Amino acid sequence: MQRSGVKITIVGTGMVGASTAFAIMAGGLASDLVLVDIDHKKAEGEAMDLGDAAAFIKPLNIYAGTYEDVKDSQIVIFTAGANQKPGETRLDLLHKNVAILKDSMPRLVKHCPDAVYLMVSNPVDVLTYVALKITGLPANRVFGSGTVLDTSRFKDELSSYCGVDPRNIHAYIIGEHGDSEVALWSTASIAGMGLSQFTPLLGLAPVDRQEIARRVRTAAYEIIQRKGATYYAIALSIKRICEAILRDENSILTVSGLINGLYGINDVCLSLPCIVNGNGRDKVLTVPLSVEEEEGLRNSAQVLKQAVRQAGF
Ligand code: 6V0
Repeated sequence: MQRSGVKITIVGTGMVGASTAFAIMAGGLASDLVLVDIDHKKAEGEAMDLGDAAAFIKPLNIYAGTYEDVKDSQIVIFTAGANQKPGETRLDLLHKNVAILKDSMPRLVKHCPDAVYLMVSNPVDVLTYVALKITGLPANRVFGSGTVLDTSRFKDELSSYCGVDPRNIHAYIIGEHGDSEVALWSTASIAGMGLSQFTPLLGLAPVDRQEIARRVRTAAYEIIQRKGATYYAIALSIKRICEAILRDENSILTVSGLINGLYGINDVCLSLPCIVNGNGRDKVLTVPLSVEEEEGLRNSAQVLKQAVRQAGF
């Protein structure tokens, strides 16, 4: 569905930003797409390359802009900054990307105070928290892509094992988008059945939970080792979140945002299943967790709180 008058800005037009622009463009989600990068020539090149697809897409005004051009955007997607190098964790990026955020966010909010800010740069949970603190904007309008991508990876792994369309699998990864993330096995379901009920139906051995969780957790490392970066699946994750916002879909997505008073966790950003709609991250769902899962989530919160402190917040 073409939504006329939808303006989206992408800050940072590296691999993730450019792939996201492509996904949004191909999906016909926006009428105006602004690309902002400290390397303005790079943003210009991407806008020109994407713009050449004009004859094959819904009408789209795409251009390289400055912070002033962010004005009136419904969504600002933040993908600026350093990415992981082989062997680096997401938390290793902390100081570089916090510095970029501190510089960019006030300028963005000055020109566009009413947008939904979708944080993607890593470590995404920490940067989401820092963005909230810097801007003072409400938590429903500043949130991160969180474990939306990890949840897709989880569904992909379960889909391969069970031989079922990933869109028919309900299963979530919560907590940190990173090494302490938690796979929710206790509520994972296919066709209304828990996994231990479903797998025997197809004559399958029980799912190797540890191995699947490990593969999901290490997927980015494996890709980065081979091709240096990850960007296609995150781009489609971002597009999916934008769709839920722009179409007011009430979709359940594991975006990352401020948690206060749930599961005994306070003042930290992490992912839980949330209802995403025109208000942004509208409601956080307190899903039932096993004792182990709840412990894992609290551990994730601790890891992230420590990282936030390291960032000086
Ligand atoms: P990249 O290809 O190096 O692109 C980064 C871009 O940011 C470059 O074009 C820079 O010029 C630009 N940039 C740097 N500083 C500024 C600034 N102050 N203002 C505007 N632009 C700036 O990195 P890539 O695109 O691969 O990754 C971007 C970020 O996304 C990294 O932090 C990744 O770790 C993160 N990812 C997050 C994922 C998630 O699931 N949340 C997934 C993949 C990558």
